[in-house]
Amino acid sequence: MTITITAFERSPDRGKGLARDMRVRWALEEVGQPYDVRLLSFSAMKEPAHQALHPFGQIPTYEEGDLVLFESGAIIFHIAERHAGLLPDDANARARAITWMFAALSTVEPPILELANAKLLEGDKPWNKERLPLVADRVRDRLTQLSARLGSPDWLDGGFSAGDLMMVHVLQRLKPSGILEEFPNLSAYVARAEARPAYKRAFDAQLAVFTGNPPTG
Ligand code: GTB
Repeated sequence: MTITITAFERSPDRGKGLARDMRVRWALEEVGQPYDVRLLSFSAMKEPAHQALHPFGQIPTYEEGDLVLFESGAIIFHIAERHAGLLPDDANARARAITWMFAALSTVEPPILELANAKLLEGDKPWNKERLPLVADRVRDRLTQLSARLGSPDWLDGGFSAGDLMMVHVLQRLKPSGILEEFPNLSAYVARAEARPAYKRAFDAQLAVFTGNPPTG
């Protein structure tokens, strides 16, 4: 059955892979599932046709036959449940990998988003100069804990999993801040993930939306 996802027609990051369709593309590449992409303008995302698929008028969505999903976490969990390659077979290891997906979305991503929003949406506020270091320190606190837990292994719990995919994509949002580089093992973790062939294919595909050069091969 054909899988169709939605993505920005014009992403504000101009193809740096930070928008959340990237995580879905990457998961589909990891499990070897082909997919189509429907590109949406900001206004089309708020039209009834898209809001019928996504109640909040956002990307990404995922369509597969009668099934329509939104929320990148739910989409990646669905892909990982139905195809081999992103969750271990052992039940306990699988539960731990899923725990890392939730940790990425519920515990690590919120302070990172708070920092991004503080820069993007509140930069002109007179109190921003005082608030920004506080928000950045909350990110550092989380990264200190994550860095301690990861230690020197390649991945968070055994082999690469959907938990790593989600965590890496969440951490990538920090790149413009320079904070990730303060944690060498986390920087290396992100670089290791970016070296995966599936990541590169997904990255090239989302970049092609901006360059107009479809990936070859
Ligand atoms: N919780 C949802 C999920 O995980 O799927 C959040 C989805 C979401 O935030 N979608 C964003 C969106 O549609 C795009 S990814 N925004 C438009 C709107 O809400 O009207 C967030 C994003 C956008 C741009 C960058 N960037 O350019 O760096 C990074 C991340």
